[in-house]
Amino acid sequence: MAVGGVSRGDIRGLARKSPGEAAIPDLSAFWMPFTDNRSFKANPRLFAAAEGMYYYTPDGRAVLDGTAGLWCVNAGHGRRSIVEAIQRQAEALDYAPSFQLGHPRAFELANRLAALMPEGLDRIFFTNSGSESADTALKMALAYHRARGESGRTRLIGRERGYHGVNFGGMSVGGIGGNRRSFGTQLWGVDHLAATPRADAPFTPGQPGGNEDLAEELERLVALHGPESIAAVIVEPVAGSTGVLIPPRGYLERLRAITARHGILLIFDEVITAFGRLGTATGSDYFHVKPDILTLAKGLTNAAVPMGAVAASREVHDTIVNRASGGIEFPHGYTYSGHPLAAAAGIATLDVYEEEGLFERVGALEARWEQAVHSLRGRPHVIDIRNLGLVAGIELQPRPDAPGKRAYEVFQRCFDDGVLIRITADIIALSPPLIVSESEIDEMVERVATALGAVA
Ligand code: PXG
Repeated sequence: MAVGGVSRGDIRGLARKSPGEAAIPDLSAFWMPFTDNRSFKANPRLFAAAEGMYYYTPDGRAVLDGTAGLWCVNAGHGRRSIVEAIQRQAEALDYAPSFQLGHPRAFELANRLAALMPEGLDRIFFTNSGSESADTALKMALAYHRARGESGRTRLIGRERGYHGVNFGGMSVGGIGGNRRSFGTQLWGVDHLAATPRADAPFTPGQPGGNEDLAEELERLVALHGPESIAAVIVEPVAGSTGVLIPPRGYLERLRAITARHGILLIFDEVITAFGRLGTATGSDYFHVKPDILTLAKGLTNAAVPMGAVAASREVHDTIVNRASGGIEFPHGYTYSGHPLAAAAGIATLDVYEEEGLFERVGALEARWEQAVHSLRGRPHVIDIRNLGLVAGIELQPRPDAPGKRAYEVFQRCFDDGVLIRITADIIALSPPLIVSESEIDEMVERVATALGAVA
């Protein structure tokens, strides 16, 4: 197969020629993120090239990408137009500050994003990652209430099994015990809603019904703390990294109604759900629920250059900006906010999504995807399967003495067999690039099935 004029053979050659191949470098200096460093370095898994749906290892072995990298390479790897946009931008303008200065590309991308976001969420703040987007969104919520004269609204509410990155704000509202335990007191004044999965209705395709009352927990927290103390609620429309938790029908609508009733801002963390993962530009569009603030990253640049963004409502933006007495209205931002290379990559990425109709493509593939992943029901160890858009979570029965081990072995077997999957505890997550073909979906699912049959 030729991808973008380059054949698989060429790509393998490219992988072999990469610096990784000549000699695998010493692995000890790079303290790797979210990695079991000791076992990785004893048994490293490296990629040296990528094109389309495939990664290539330094020895030229192809690995089908079942996870779009880390849920971020939505248009597939090595897209020429994105690569060239980055190259051209690097030649023209390598860097320009965004503090009291600017460059056209960042404004252009902000305009494009504003047009893509749900109506009215058209004020765009740039960051460099999902973690920074989450913390930026929380700070916006606090600044908004203060600007309105309600500076008592400082409490932030997240959700158990929520993931909002690793910075102090996102970690604090996040609901993953293992990510919090090592890091002291975190932010004060944070509460959590319960997570939404239904243990009593496994193997429900698409959005489950019947658990939307969980949103009423928010009323309980409002009654407990008083609405005048609560700034914002932050949730992922679909929780991704904790194992693909699909919101029950009606749940997000209720959260929206309760937050609106009490003057609380609703933040959707759409770092995973935006840019076509559900077949729409945002999860907000998919569920027809509009937040006040929406966070982005990952698919924004097809991951070719790191970038995040926060889309704020006019109300949030105008309250903070127009009510300021003068000078800098929102004392927040990053050296690389709106970085020229990221902005160029973002514009080129949005062009690819649009020209190739990739979001719509997910809508067309969704039924086939659902059927394929649910065919794993009945395979060894599988206790639940969840899906929506082009995402699936396949939950395995943990080994009583070693939680997480079984899924890790499936991951390793799949990798050896040429398919990249993602695991969280004993849950497999699949989220391929949106260019995936039907036969690649089948291949992915078949290899997972084989691996499931092979592990104890
Ligand atoms: N919010 C959400 C909803 C995310 O999924 C972040 C924030 C943080 O983004 P950054 O760019 O700071 O990493 C994320 C990131 C996984 C996995 O395996 C998921 C993420 C990152 C790494 C692994 O599911 N999501």
